[in-house]
Amino acid sequence: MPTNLPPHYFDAEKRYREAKTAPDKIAALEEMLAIMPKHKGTDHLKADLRRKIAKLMQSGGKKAAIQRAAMTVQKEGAAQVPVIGTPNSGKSSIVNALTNASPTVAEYPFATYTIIPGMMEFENIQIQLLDTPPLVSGSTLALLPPNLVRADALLIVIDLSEDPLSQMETVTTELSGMRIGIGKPVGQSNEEEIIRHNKKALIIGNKIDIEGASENYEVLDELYRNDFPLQAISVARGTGLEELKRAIFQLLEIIRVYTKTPGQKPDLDDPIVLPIGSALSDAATEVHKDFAANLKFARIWGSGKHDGVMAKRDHVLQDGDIIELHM
Ligand SMILES: Nc1nc2c(ncn2[C@@H]2O[C@H](COP(=O)(O)OP(=O)(O)OP(=O)(O)O)[C@@H](O)[C@H]2O)c(=O)[nH]1
Ligand SMILES: [Mg+2]
Repeated sequence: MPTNLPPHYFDAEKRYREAKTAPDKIAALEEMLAIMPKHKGTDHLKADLRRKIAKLMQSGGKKAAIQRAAMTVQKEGAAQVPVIGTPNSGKSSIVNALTNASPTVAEYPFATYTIIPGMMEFENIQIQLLDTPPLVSGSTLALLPPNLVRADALLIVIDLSEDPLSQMETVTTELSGMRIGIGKPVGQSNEEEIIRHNKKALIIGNKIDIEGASENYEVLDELYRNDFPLQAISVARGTGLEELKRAIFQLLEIIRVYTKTPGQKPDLDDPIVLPIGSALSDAATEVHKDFAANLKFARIWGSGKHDGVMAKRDHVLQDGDIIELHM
């Protein structure tokens, strides 16, 4: 072995060896790829895995290709945000309430067994939420890791009518089994070295309408507010949902920038979405590669600046800025 692979890798490898069908084999290989550490020593192994996947896809034919496509959900909109948590916490209810999708909501646990995407509108952008099967100690479904590893951020749903801390414990343990760390970037301690993917996360305390839920929310808030944004909601009552949408937008740390051509009005329905801290040159790259290379200056409107002020390529943009690019 060219590298010290995490134990989780060998679990996936075992699943691969034991898998009987092409889609199951592909799923296990995908998972192995996703949890593989990123450095030169793994290049060879990665290529090998990709080759195996390609071969299986050919042999398995159309059906395998379709099933594989269903494994990892294609990102749409400004960001992809899985909604995760323990059984019955209200993940499907949230996706139902915030997006155009209608996953099954049920009183019984494990109602959701696959990933269901839905688009959430926030002002003038669309954010993709993914309803997911529940996280359970030791038996989380294999289709979760590849989708969570690719996520832009995570929403963790806690059922406030149950003990919030044991739910958080399950969630963080299952995530670290996928080499995913949440909250503030981890340090250098031995245990944390195996974390390969750091994700921003928002904790949602759901079912705040139930008696005793406020006390549980206070406990959760006190323990986690230094590391995570939190939002209390009740899907049943419709409380906190607008605040939640804004909190999701803020979690993503993205800005919206609008372009205009000289003498014309900008299209405020069609923003360019960029990571917070992006410069004019980044926006230009999004518009067109040539623009980025030849950009001389731009004029900027909005975010407290004077109208049409001139700015250079390294100028840092703000949410809501309108830019006019000059080559
Ligand atoms: N009182 C109350 N019940 C809620 C609320 N949100 C969801 N529920 C109920 O909680 C139960 C579980 O909701 P789901 O949305 O199916 O939960 P889930 O997390 O998707 O569950 P799994 O898919 O099984 O993991 C259902 O009976 C919902 O009606 C809420 O805000 N208040
Ligand atoms: Mg569900």
